[in-house]
Amino acid sequence: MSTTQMTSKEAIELEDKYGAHNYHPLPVVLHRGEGVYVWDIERKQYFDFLSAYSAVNQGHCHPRIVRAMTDQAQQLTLTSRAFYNSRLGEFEQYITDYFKFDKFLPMNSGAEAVETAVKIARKYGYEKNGIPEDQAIIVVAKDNFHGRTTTIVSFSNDEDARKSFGPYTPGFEAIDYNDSKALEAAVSKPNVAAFLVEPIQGEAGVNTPSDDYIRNAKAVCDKYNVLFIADEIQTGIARTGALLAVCGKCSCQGHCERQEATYTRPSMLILGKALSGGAYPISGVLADDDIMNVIKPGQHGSTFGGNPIAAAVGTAALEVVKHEKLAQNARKLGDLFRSEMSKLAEESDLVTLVRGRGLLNAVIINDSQESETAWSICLQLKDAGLLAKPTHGNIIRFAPPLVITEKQMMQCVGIIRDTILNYKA
Ligand code: IF1
Repeated sequence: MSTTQMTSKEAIELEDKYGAHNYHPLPVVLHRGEGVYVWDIERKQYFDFLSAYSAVNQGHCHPRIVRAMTDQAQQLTLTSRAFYNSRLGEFEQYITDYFKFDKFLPMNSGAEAVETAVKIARKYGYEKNGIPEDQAIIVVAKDNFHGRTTTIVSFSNDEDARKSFGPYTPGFEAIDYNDSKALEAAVSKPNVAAFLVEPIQGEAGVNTPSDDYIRNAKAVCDKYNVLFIADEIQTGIARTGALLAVCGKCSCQGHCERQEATYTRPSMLILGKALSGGAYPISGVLADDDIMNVIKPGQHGSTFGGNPIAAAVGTAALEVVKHEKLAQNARKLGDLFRSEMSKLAEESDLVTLVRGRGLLNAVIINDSQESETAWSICLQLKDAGLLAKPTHGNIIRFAPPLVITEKQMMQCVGIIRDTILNYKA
């Protein structure tokens, strides 16, 4: 294991001096990770309750995933798509069978995968649905978060994410989230190609819609022949207690063999984050042939998209989810977490409520969005050995790796309870 002579203070000073200031991290410098634990340079241990925004669902440095990465890295790392490579085809076969779609288009970051879905939706609208060129509209939900490219922030209503990054890309209409009537009013207009939505809005503060929202949204899209695109970059891959958040309360707990009544199959499924196993960036779009085949050679791609390491890591990342039954564990321990936090809300004036699904949860703090209270609580949680970060001034997201045990969860509940009940502003 690599060591470092630096102190955390020195590491922070280096980042401050030589790095762009595009983040305001919690003042902790992580040096090692294993499962649900991370350690800082001074070897203080923490529970990780952010999981790199749900990219580390399988736990830090999962041995199976790291081995897949290091084995492949010693054989062939990158060819570009100018040539075939021996890993991509088998990975594409694996992931399309895993999620029951005809094809997969591999990319690297979540935003790239969202951009890919936007391009496919527009092209499908022009070539299959007769929308006049350059007239396609994609409907999105207010308070969305789909990434940070200039096109994606063009349809954000978060001023921090979009201000001063214009001129903005046209062709998007934002409607209220969790409002099926607003959706029908929007998609019934001419030239609408698709509806792009997060089944649960993560950054908005784990905004969970009504149980029937996603199903109704798909039905409305079908009625007007509009593509339904699910952005499961944060909610997917077992995070919400099912393989996908669009599985709803499906009891299959993964792989949708039974396509249970509560499963809402999207026209396009966007994945990222935990497809990487927290090790190596991989994202992409799943769709059936009639949609995916609008993309012809030379019309879309990226240098690293579909590289052999990504294929090896993506396969291992999905195998771990299935073999370790992470969706089941997320459902069970998510229920336990919300039950314990609801008890805490009864005892403490500081906690208003807890909301979420599986192990994607948020605790709403009894203060304004502009307050520093959630940040201050996270600093005290850090000192107590648990790392979490606010999504807004009054909302703390709690999202541990899905490998967490019941014993570890109860230890963390204890840390959160003690910190909240003894909180000093
Ligand atoms: C940051 C937020 C979370 C996502 C959904 C696409 C993307 C994301 C639903 C883009 C990425 C990350 C980005 C990261 C912090 C984190 C985040 F706070 F920004 F909003 F999770 F909520 N769709 N979310 O959540 O994927 O290009 O980042 O791989 O930018 O600070 P990406």
